[in-house]
Formats: sequence, structure tokens, C-alpha cells
Amino acid sequence: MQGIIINNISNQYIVETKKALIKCNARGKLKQEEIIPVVGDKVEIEIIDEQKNEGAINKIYPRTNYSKRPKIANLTQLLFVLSAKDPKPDLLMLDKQLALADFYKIKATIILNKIDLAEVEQIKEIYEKIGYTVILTNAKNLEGINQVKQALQGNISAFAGNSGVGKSTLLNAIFEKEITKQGEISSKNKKGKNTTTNVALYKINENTYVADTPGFSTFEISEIPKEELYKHFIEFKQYEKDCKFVGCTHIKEEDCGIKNALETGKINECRYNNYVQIYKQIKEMEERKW
Ligand SMILES: Nc1nc2c(ncn2[C@@H]2O[C@H](COP(=O)(O)OP(=O)(O)OP(=O)(O)O)[C@@H](O)[C@H]2O)c(=O)[nH]1
Ligand SMILES: [Mg+2]
Ligand SMILES: [Zn+2]
Repeated sequence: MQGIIINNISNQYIVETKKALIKCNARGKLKQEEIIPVVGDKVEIEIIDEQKNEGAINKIYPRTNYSKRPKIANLTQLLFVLSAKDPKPDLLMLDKQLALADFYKIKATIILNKIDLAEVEQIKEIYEKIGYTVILTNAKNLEGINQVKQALQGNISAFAGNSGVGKSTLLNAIFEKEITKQGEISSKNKKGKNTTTNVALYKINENTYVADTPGFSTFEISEIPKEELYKHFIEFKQYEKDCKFVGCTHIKEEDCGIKNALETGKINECRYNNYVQIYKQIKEMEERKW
């Protein structure tokens, strides 16, 4: 029987099949092959106790992608959530995540939440111009939620973003009920409290699932070689052909197609500055490995 892992607490997995939710353990064979099942895995299971809905995972099907932290497989879409205020939009973090999503070939959609608290038109414009879908929401009064639902359709999606931006609140708005705990923003530092601690998939309909995760906070940005970073700033790519030097880093070189595009306003300055900052971070991480 086939199914998808929708929840995992230590060694126990909840597998959703066409018929039921089955509590499963992983077979010893999987451990020998050093594959540890994670949420999102498509698996083959064997029923052990039909009455109790208990079974065992026999096989994990090949993954289209895999994220280490949080552990989740086969995502087709990442929804990057920023809040207009409390916490304020972190565009450096967003640009890092957008580059990573492109690197892993996962569709990226941007949600600007808490639009009741501050203006976000400028951010919306920057990213829509590049080609990203940007959805404005107020998760508390359900504004924009239908657009989020449309974006979810047919995907296995996860919300990502800093603590306190409203990921769990959005999820509850989508399901129109309380399914995950929402954190209180402490008034002292206006940061969230990392309320969500484990990964789980929630089903919306056939082929449509959404994950609540503890926040993709630790980034493996160093997985992208610095020489390739510009390719994952999706609007930069097209100008590289005008660079004079082979292997141009687009930072200090003269006659750089990307810097020219910056000067003529075709590339946004904030995006470019974030590119330079992320490039330097990857470089530092690469050097530390030696
Ligand atoms: N004003 C306003 N507050 C919101 C909105 N959406 C969420 N909040 C509040 O922001 C706080 C944090 O929301 P959560 O949904 O817990 O944030 P989270 O992103 O899940 O945080 P972590 O689980 O810590 O990663 C809560 O107090 C929410 O009620 C919104 O659109 N407007
Ligand atoms: Mg949460
Ligand atoms: Zn260049």
C-alpha cells in the first residue's frame, strides 16, 4: 500500500493512505540503507494490525528534494512569509531563501502578512517586477486568504519565514480553525518565540498539502557555490552575457553587465546589495572549510 508521511514524532510515523491514517515504524532494512524517513516522503507500507491501523514502512520512493532543517521531502512550493511590521521585513533573508528555492528548483511565492500594520506596496512592486507572485494578507481578518488557497492548489507547500511573521496564523486562516499553536509576540523584543516545534503536513484536498514547520532558520546557503549565486537571482541571469570578464563576480569588475543593469535601474539596488552580502557570506563559509 502506498502513502505519504504526514507526521513524525521520534520513531513513529503517521502515513496517510487512500483509506486511512496508519501509525508506522520504519523497517530495520531502511536503517541499514541509512535512509531515515521524513515528513513528505512517499512510502510503501505494510499493514500489521488492521484494527489498530498499525503498519510498517517498507520503502521510500525517490525524493524530488530534501531539506535537512527542518526535515521535509518532496516540497513543490515554498511560501515565504514576511510581516509588514513586528517583526519588520527582512529582505536579506528573503533574497537568500529565494535563491535557495531556485537552486533546489522549488517554486517560490511571497506572502506579505500583517498589512494592517504597515505599508508594503514598495516591496510588492520590487518582487512582482522580477516575476514572483506576491500575495498581501491580513491573516487575522482573512484578507487575501483566498489568493493563498489558490497558490496552494496542487502543491505540497511549506511556509517559511522568521518567527512571529504569522505562518501558523495563516495556516489556521486557511483551515478556518485552530490547527497549530500561535505564539504571542513578546512586547519587549517584538520577535516571535518559535512556537512551532515539529514538522507536519496538513491535507487540503487530493494532491494539496501544506506544512507547518518550525521556520527555516538555519540556512545552508553555502550549498550554492558563490560563482553560481547570480544565476539564482533570477533577474540577474539575463545581463551576464554583457560581462567582459569570464568568471565575473559582478562585484568589483569593470564592464559588468549586472552592474550596468544596476546603474540603469533595471536591477533593484536592494536586491544587488543583498547579492553582494550573500556572496561574501558564502565566500567566508567556503574559506572556513579549509
Ligand atoms: N496585526 C496582525 N497580527 C497578526 C497577523 N497575522 C498574525 N498575527 C499575530 O502575530 C503573532 C505571531 O503569529 P504566529 O502565527 O504565531 O507566527 P509564526 O510565524 O507561526 O511564528 P513561529 O511559530 O514562532 O515561527 C500572533 O500574535 C498573531 O496573532 C496579521 O495579519 N495582523
Ligand atoms: Mg508557528
Ligand atoms: Zn559581471
